[in-house]
Amino acid sequence: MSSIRPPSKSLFRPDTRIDQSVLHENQSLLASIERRNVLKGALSLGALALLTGCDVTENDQVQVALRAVSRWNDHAAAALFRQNHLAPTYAPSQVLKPPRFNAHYEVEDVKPIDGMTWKLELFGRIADKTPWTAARLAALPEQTMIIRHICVEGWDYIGEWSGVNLRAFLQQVGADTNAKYVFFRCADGYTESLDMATATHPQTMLAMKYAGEVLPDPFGYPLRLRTATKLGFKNAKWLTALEVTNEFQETYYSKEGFNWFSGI
Ligand SMILES: Nc1nc2c(c(=O)[nH]1)N[C@H]1C(S)=C(S)[C@@H](COP(=O)(O)O)O[C@H]1N2
Ligand SMILES: [Mo]
Repeated sequence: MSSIRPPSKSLFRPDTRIDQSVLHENQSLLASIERRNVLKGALSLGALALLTGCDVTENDQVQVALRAVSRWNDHAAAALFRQNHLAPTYAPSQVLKPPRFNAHYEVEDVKPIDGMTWKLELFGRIADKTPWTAARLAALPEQTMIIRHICVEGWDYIGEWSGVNLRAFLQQVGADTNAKYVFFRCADGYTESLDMATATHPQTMLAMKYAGEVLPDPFGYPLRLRTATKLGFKNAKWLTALEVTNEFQETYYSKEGFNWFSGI
């Protein structure tokens, strides 16, 4: 079963929910996936189950989850799959208040951003690169989603995020949505990027609110990325710049050896 063990670099919790006999029955599928090295440095099955909403204790659900994993290396099929596949959403009563903080430093070291002077700068393959103020962003149509946040450290919570749908924003500024990546820079020096299929997925947004309130400072005020189809670290907080590009650039976590895609 070495093929389904989480990468040694990460701190995944043990996959207690997976029945080993079920995995045994899927040995050939696992083997074919392993041959193509898809699981190397990828999600644990536990994290995958949470992102897809599949109960991997069921044999057919293991098949669904494994097939989803096997698609990761097949760029065209993966893009199609993700565009049509929605991550699970939850009820307002399940929303954790306040949300759970994480960063690569303690919450006391968060440096709050002045929302009056802050701007989101735009770079790369975008027709209108006029920087955006928080007030202008807040005036755009708002989307809300109640989704699960899954950190590679092995914890998760359900949160309610509102903000501007990223696809709608990219269209508004005349971004080249045939480009490969959307790259983000943050006020704390953090970086992240998304493949264009994820950036234009209906459950990917530039979030400005949590549980109906303006984002508190530790959670990315005034603007953060929030996507339902990726692990926690892909959700960059305190955004300062967005670039549409065809060049792959390493990100804060990918430089640490974590799988860059880390999602469904
Ligand atoms: N700018 C920035 N964004 C970041 C991080 C960070 O250190 N800096 N940490 C990431 C990680 S590992 C997680 S799990 C989530 C935590 O988001 P939350 O505090 O809203 O739960 O933010 C992600 N985005
Ligand atoms: Mo995380």
